[in-house]
Amino acid sequence: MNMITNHLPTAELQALDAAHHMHPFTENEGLAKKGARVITRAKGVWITDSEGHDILDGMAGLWCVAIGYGREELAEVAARQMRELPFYNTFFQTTHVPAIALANKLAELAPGDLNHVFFAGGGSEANDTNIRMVRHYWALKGQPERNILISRKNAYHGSTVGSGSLGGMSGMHAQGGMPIPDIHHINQPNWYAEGGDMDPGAFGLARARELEEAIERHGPDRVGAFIAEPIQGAGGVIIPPATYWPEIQRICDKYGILLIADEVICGFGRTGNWFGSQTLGIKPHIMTVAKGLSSGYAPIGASIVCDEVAQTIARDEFNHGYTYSGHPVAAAVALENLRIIEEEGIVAHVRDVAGPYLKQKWEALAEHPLVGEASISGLMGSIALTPDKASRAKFAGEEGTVGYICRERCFANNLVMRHVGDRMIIAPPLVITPAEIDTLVERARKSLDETLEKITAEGLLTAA
Ligand code: PXG
Repeated sequence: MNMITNHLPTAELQALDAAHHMHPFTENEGLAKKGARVITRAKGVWITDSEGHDILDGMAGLWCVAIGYGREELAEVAARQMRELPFYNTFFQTTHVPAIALANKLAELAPGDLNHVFFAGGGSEANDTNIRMVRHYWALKGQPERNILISRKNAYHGSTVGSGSLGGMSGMHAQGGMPIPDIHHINQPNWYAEGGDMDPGAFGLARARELEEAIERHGPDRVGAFIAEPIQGAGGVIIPPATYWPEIQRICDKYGILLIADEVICGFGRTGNWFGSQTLGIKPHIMTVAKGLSSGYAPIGASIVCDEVAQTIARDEFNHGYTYSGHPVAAAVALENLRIIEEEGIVAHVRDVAGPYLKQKWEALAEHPLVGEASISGLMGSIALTPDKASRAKFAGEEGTVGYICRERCFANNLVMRHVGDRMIIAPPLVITPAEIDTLVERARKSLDETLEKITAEGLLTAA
């Protein structure tokens, strides 16, 4: 019997955690001294910690809990599926109903001719699939040298060796021998941080044209695909200038390279459409999905692939797959999650109710003395902290210091709002109500006030 329960004192749970649990993306030595926050249960948009605090989850777990916590239907579906068929593989010429049904549902929901689904355990695995699928596709087309994938700096595509290489996180590339060969990165369309004196439209075009320059530099006969998040998530919720995506699309079309939209965060309603590609007017050949696909209730991801690529791949044995590709319990949970999103009109709720309401409140935060920019699409938003609004200046101290202080103030005010450097980001559950949005924004504003007070007192309010 498992003797470690919710009822143990927090300090004891923290000590046991520190003794044996290696946390991802964490300096574990520091965390062991501080003690991890223990989350014990959750309902709707609220999580509860072992000290009994009710915390508004402004990050939907890790961008994933679209339909909110505590939906009995998903628990029931999972239990039923576990009783009926807890596992069977989809290798060796076999299949099962949950995988069939979910693949069909995704083909129906996905735009254009994205009609074919390759399942994975999450977004990282799906992007690893994409690397291999793109390269194998071009090999089957008689162009095996077209194995270069172009991505962007400060992109996040996962943490396996392949997907971490696709991503453009310099901190990740500094460890473990990444990126793998033939993956190249162009600059991101982050006007606020990198646009200088250019106007956003011109900057968006210039950053998109870096793709064309990269293709010309490496050779159009060498480049197989470009991958990007419609809106960068983990990079800080960077909404590109309106000129950016049309130009990227033009360049991909011109050179006939495959366009992969990483919809792991933007997918399933986050931006007010089913997919971020629809919000931003992108026509991808492959979409990566995960997170909101199951609202995080079960680990599952997928590559949703267009007819031409899937039909080409189908000509040969694709020597790739995961034990849990199309896992029946995860697939059944995802299907039920999609049923709820559809039947409860959650995408329309984001587009017509929660999104516009939050946008108005969120953008008003730009008036705060510490905020240089407040931007939002659907229910993913960010604010840039600055010591000088007019010049969009960075802080003199180490990047992320002020963001971290702000995040700690948010925690103290029972709000989960993340920081990426000195950008604060939110992506609450999609079912958030206007009243809960009021609470979220009130707590964010209070945390900003307290941050300003603290950094003023500590002499950190100086520009670089
Ligand atoms: N693509 C995108 C766009 C993501 O955001 C992945 C792929 C990888 O998915 P998996 O399921 O393998 O984690 C992600 C994941 C953060 C954070 O700090 C973001 C993610 C994961 C962990 C932390 O914002 N996104």
